[in-house]
Amino acid sequence: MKRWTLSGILAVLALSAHAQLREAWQYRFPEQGSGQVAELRRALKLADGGLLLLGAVETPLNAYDAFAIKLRPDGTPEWTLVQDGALLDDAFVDAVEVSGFGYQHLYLLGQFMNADGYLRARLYRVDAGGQVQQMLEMPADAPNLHYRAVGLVWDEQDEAVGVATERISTGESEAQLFTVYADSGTLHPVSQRVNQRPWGVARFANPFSGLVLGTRGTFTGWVDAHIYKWVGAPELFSGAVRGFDVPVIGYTVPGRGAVVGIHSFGGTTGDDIVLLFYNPNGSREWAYRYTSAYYDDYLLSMAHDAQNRLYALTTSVLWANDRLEQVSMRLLRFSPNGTLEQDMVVPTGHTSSRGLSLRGVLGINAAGQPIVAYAHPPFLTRLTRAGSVLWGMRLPMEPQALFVEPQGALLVAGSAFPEDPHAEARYLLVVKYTPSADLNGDGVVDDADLLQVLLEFGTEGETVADLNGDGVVDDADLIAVLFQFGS
Ligand SMILES: [Ca+2]
Ligand SMILES: [Ca+2]
Ligand SMILES: [Ca+2]
Ligand SMILES: [Ca+2]
Repeated sequence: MKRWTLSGILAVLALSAHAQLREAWQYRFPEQGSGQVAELRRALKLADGGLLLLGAVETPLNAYDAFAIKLRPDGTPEWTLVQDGALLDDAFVDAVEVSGFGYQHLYLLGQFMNADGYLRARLYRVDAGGQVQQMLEMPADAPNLHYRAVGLVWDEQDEAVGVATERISTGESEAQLFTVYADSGTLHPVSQRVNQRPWGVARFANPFSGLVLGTRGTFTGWVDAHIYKWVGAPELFSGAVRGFDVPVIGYTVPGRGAVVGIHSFGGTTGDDIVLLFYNPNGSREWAYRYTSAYYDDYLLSMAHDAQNRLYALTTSVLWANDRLEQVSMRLLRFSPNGTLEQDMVVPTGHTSSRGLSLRGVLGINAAGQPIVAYAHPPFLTRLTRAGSVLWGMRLPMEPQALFVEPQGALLVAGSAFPEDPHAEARYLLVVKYTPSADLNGDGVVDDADLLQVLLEFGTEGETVADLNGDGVVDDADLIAVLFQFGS
């Protein structure tokens, strides 16, 4: 038995007093019995409350094909789009939904391998029913050329979608950006950055546009993180934070700006996390270098609360590769102006788990409580603001995306594995959970649960009786108990 399996079981025993959630619906892709593997690359909430799932699915004839699935808020599929390149490496990787005067567009970015084995980036524009309206392939202007699809931004000023790709020619990487105008649908190359490897984009919510994140090799052999603004492409940040620096995550705080997380290696503090916060003008508002003493620190996921405080879920490794290696998960909270206000260990039960790579995603509910979904073992937990466990439950998938919905509901998407490893391939699973009013976990919603809500009614303490997670035990929680009474 792997060590993490054992400690995982202990973690489950320690944390799961009882599940405070019930399953509202679940969606799986591909269907049971198909035996095909699906990989989720990205999950996005759309303006109508639906969920867009992007990734790659194995097919009998075409190896991996790119898929995009639109789920309605009730979990039923509204449309599915599957597109083939010619060979292996096809996947949808990003999407952006935009509207302007007289139009509403959904753009999908994918990468497709052609018959000669070269990667190509394609931009699809699809209508509300998932029908392809236009497909543009980034032009190949040289032999032996690969385009890796990286990300999309929406340039509101020019009403154009920006496509970031990595152009790889004879082993050299460069960032190649294209613009596609919404009215004409024409494609223009706008910017090439030699010796730069793009890793992702960070989008601004309002006004739109965003940042391109990348790396550049230096004469000293180090790698520098590199950030520039989409519109006009002015460079905002370049240079070593310290040593080997890779921008890993771009995160949008609507109405405020975007955060770039950089994985920064070097010095006596091991791997560190550097956070840079930009407002939509491209001005940097704050920066923070985080290290937990002599640990190696890695950024996993970010979220924000109603007060625009930023939260970062991280993992820390002490004595990496040593037999005494210790891995833990931490949660950081920053004030709107970038002061580190809180640094706590997430109680996963893992304190000494050699070789364990903790992965997780983070959400913050209306009460400001962290919701953490992590992969080993697959687990979902709701914490108090100070970091103790309100409830925890086993997940049926390794979570890759988490959305905190109104009324205490949660949406989790990720990869699921069959119990019997030979039975079937891993598949994509999305589950919507709603709060369960069985507060004491005896399997039925009864007098005892009702009594607890009544006794705590009106209180603002952090308690399981606050079912919808808005920070107060109120009418909505009472109605939930009455509604579920007897079930
Ligand atoms: Ca294919
Ligand atoms: Ca460190
Ligand atoms: Ca009960
Ligand atoms: Ca409540």
